[in-house]
Amino acid sequence: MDQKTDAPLLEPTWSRREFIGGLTGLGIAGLVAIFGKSALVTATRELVGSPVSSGLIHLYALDYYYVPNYMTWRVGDQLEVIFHNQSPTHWHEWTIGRPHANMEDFPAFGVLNADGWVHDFWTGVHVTLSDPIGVDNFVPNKAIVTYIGPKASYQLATGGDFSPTLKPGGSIHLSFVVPDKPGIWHYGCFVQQFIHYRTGMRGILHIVR
Ligand SMILES: [Cu+2]
Repeated sequence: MDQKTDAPLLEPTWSRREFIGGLTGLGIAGLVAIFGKSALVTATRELVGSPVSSGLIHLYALDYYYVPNYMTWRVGDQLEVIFHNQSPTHWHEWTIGRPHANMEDFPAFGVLNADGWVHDFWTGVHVTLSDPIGVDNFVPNKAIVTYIGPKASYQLATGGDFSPTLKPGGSIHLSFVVPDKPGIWHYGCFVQQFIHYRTGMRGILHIVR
């Protein structure tokens, strides 16, 4: 009799697939427990590669999203952003802020976005605007703005965050040095009582040193 076949078989109580799945799950859960979800996301982005934007950036507004909806900028870099409204029918704006959009409890309507960002990214930032095409209005808020060309074409307005609002097909050129405001910022379009923002017209801006 063969001693080998006689030996009791050690049947695993789980399949190999389950075992691998279990290990993987445990691994991710463990990483999240150790580093926290945001750190893991950051690490993943670094692994995948998160290119830092430089030079000329085109930001497109569509119904109702931005392309791109994620950007990384480096403090001190000179950037040229051309913001385009690609929608054939809707007005869109571009605001940047954090940590979140202001919320307020409206009787009968519940908690809704009430008024822009808690902090406007552009506060104290020097920005040069040029090539305004189809600008519906521009709110400088607390940015230090230089206008190239006739000021009338920028349709200056007051109230709310720094925000160029473009008519369908409009565009505007923003030139600035990325300020020393590292971390995660959010961008969004609050047109039509925040419906655009709530529908998905938002993005994340990661500023690194
Ligand atoms: Cu919009």
